[in-house]
Amino acid sequence: MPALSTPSRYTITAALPYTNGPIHIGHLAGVYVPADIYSRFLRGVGRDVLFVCGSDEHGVAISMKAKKEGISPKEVIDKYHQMIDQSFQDFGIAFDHYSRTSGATHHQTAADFFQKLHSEEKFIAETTPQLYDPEAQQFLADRFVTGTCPKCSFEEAYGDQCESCGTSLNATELIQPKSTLSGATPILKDTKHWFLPLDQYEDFLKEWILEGHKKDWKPNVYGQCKSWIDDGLKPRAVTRDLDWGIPVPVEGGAGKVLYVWFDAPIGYISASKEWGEKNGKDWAPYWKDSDSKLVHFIGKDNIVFHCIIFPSMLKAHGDYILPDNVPANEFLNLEGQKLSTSKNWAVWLHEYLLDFPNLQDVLRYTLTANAPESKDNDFTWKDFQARNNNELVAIFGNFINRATVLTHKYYQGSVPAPNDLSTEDTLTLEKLKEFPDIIAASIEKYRFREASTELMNVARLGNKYLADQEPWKLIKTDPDRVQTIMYVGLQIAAALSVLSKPFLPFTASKLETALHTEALHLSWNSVSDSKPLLAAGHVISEPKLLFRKIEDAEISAQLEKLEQTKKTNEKMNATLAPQKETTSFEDFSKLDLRTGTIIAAEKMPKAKKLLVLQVQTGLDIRTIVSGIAEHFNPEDIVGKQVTVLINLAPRVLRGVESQGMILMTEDSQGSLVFVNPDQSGVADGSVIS
Ligand code: B3M
Ligand code: ZN
Repeated sequence: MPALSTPSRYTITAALPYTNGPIHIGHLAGVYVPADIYSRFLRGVGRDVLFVCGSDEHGVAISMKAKKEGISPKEVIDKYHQMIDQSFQDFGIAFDHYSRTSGATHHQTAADFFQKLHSEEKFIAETTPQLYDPEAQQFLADRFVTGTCPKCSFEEAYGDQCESCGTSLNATELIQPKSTLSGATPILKDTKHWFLPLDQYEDFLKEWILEGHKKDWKPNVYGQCKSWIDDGLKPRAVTRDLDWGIPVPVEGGAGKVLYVWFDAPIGYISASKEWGEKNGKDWAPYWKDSDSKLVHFIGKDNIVFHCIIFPSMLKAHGDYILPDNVPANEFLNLEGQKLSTSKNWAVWLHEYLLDFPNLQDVLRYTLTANAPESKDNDFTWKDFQARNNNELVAIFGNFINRATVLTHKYYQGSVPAPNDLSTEDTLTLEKLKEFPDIIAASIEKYRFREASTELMNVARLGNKYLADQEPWKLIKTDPDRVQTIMYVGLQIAAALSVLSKPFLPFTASKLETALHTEALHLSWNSVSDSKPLLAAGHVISEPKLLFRKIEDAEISAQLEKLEQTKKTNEKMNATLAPQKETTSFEDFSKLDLRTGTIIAAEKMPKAKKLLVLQVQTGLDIRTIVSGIAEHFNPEDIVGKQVTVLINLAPRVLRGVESQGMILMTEDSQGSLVFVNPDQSGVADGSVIS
């Protein structure tokens, strides 16, 4: 093992999935497979590990799903908790405990946490105006309200977070907020809430993250934290006026619940408690002993909650340790498009298993080999097929198959005694002994892609060794030499059964059965020992294939399924919006619509969607910021005549004042087009009425 300081124990958490839908490959790639590899590896090298997770069952995501399906929130969480739990088991995600936040232990733990902070005056209680939906007669928070992000202008930011730039928001900061319940524009209404004054934790966060974790946190995680801290933090409400969640346990809290992002991370602690109760173990050191190493595996949209808010809560509480690392991944796309639950653009784990029964490890491998560790990455079915056929089958499987089949053919399954080792034999065995440290070093640095490449290199070493030595040719002429070759080859096979455990747990266990090594309890470090892994005379079982080829037809079927999804979505998009409420002539005539011409256009720096246009309106030349950059190249639209709303109240986007709006519509393909009916000969500035 590399000489890293070894903590007494590890507390490993994986983000609690919302129980508002099943889970898909994005979840697996971003969080659960890396967390599982890490935990399995640490257990394998004899470390004390507690790996917990659970269902996130509060918050608006659940209420919304219940409304949509016309069932109660409880029915929603029961349905998806069960499904998600099953998917984790099916894919070998080996949590020590999988909990749920609707459980009694969690309710108590979260309420106690809140109460302690409350009684120690760590909150500010304040009555402030909050967004309220006059139609639905409900306060709007989190996913009940969307609007334009004040930071990046993304138009569908939620009331607590912009998922485009990751910024955490207060709902009142949204530009042009809209209720997702009724579509109404919210009004402001006073209500009392408890705020965690994050601004008071700035110094702590600066020292802890900016100075303490500059080197060891991933650049994407560190960079996001730095930018938030540099921007200055604001107090954040940790309670909500909602009816689904953990009741606020203090005076004045009636009818209010804890903010889901206040209760959910405490779920890691509750899950640990439940694990302790169930197994007669003491959970406390995993959260309270400073020699425990706490690691949170999450996706990048959860960084602010795990690096800024939860640590501030832990700091305020005072009894708990802080995370040592938060190795957040970027996002996985599917065939070039963002994974989306609502658009059904996903590979659902339960569906995958119906199409590819028993091929869990193939998916685990593909998602690791192509993990979105430092940038967003794409899952394609072709790559999946290639990784399986060219790597798992052609290298790993082929090597194991040759080694086991030949051992049976020549020696009835008994490991032969070696004769004199050639230079190549010695070099191969020496190289083999280096791998445990190489792979461990990558895993300890959270570089799972690199680690899995190195695992495949072990199989490559074996494959190449047998291909070079060609025992099948020598068996007639030099059987003594073949004994040595097969002996060396079998050591590599046994090493693979150990080193593949964190990555390919199902395969590793099949391999153990094939090599009949279950009772030997070979450890990670035994691969580097001078003692052979398989002694001469050890008898292996009958060979069975570890992997199977994936046929083109299976891949086309998956691509066809996605094509169908696309078509369904297009059809849904094509359904016309219903007629809006009647408007008065008076209201309509307030709009000053004119023809105008775009005379200059350029991209807004650092904004993906925005173009800054100069528009000749007939009256003047004015600046209009338009969210069309993903649809048009600036140079292609100069000279276009368009319809402009010129008396829209100006608003500042990214520091540029926009003085109007260009009217657009969507064509059948969903592309934006300008509203410019046949206007030949119409002068700029002509009134449209
Ligand atoms: N439920 C996952 C998500 O954002 C969220 C994680 C909670 S971890 C404490 O989908
Ligand atoms: Zn944003």
